Amino acid sequence: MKKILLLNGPNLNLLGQRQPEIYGSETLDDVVATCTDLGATLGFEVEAHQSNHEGVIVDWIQDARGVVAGIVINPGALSHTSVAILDALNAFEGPVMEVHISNIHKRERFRHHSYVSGRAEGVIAGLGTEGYGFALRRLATLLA
Ligand code: CA2
Repeated sequence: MKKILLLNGPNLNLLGQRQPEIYGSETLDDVVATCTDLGATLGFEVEAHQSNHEGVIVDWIQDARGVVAGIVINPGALSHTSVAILDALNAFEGPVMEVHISNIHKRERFRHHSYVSGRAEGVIAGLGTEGYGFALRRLATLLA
């Protein structure tokens, strides 16, 4: 069974615990459970990780090379700062979908640019945690 990597960056472990007006009430565990079930329906194994540390995320992306079919990533605040994550994604051969729970374009100016967007096949922002499911479905289409 093909594998999809679901990566979440800094502070996304706090989903459902703080700022529900921005990020909703679902926890990260809820998101992972929904994506795991949807992945199985679509014929994919979903491997999910979250880290608050840039280098750890870079390591997971590097380890995905040759093993993982596609990546869904919400890099969190690292979207706006991390050339290292962009470089790691550029070294990964499969399709990448970028997800933001909030609409980053409706927020502070510094959130409007994401280094990852220039690498991603698609970018989903502002659809809440539902965006992860849409990203997964799009990857399934791209990998069919
Ligand atoms: O909208 C998104 O998904 C973001 O990637 C979330 C990041 C933010 O820095 C990006 O600009 C947009 C922040 C994640 C923080 O997540 C929290 C969740 C609940 C409570 C506190 C933080």
